[in-house]
Amino acid sequence: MSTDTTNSPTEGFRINALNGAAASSRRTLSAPLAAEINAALQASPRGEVQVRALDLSVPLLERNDILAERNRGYFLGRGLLALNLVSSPGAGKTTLLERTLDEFGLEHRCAVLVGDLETDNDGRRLSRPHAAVAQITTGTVCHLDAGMIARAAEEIDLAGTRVLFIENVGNLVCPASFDLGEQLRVVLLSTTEGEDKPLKYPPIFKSAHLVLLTKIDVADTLGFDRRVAVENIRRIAPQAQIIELSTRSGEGLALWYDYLRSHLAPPR
Ligand SMILES: Nc1nc2c(ncn2[C@@H]2O[C@H](COP(=O)(O)OP(=O)(O)OP(=O)(O)O)[C@@H](O)[C@H]2O)c(=O)[nH]1
Ligand SMILES: [Mg+2]
Repeated sequence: MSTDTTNSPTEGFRINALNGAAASSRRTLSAPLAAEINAALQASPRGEVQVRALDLSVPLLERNDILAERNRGYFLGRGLLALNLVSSPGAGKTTLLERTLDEFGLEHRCAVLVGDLETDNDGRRLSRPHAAVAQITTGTVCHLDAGMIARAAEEIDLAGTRVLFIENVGNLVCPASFDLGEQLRVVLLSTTEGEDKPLKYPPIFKSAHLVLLTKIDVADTLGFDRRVAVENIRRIAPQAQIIELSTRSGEGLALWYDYLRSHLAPPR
């Protein structure tokens, strides 16, 4: 690539505003990238720089973080508690949300944004007259990002809503890197997965505010050691609160609802 030295590489580049809703802002390049380009330009007598490889993860994640902060401000401004539910596929996110909408959701208005690669199965399962739901299909993308959340949140009526649940794509790896603008990150670990998952997939657990140990009703049948699982979670995520529950038997659900109540924002 040929670069004109009269154009300072640190001057900035444009980031498209969220949904084109606001004027686009200028952002400077991140310091390591700008320094690298400057050094390459200075080393080149004719101001020509060869770019062989560009690590796109830096600006992409930076862009996501900007959008996530905007989402967070939007949610806080509306008095909404936003939770990002993350787990491996099938840990019980939708089942928990179905029952939460049917019980807690009658006390406080809730809404759900649910992400999957394909199908609107979960969106249909969660559909209730008293709760707005939007399904996000990501195609090949293995996680939700802040832009998807901003667009989906615009699709639903959030009037009077106190809690926004975001069910992420079932995946214990990719969602860890993508802040959605939530206030609380909830990681589900089910008894069917084994006690060792916090040790094997630490990033997602390290970022959790709450870990739900789910399907506790089948723990004994599976030979799942609850004490070891809790120890492993505490080792990786000492900051996280832990609730053991079963959506099927109802065990622990009162603690989950109390947790939600204790984090509600004052109504606007
Ligand atoms: N025994 C038992 N099974 C449960 C419980 N919660 C969910 N399941 C079962 O686990 C399976 C997967 O549940 P889902 O709620 O669809 O899981 P999910 O995390 O939403 O799955 P993805 O959206 O595909 O990632 C279903 O067959 C549920 O019936 C529970 O508390 N106990
Ligand atoms: Mg689901």
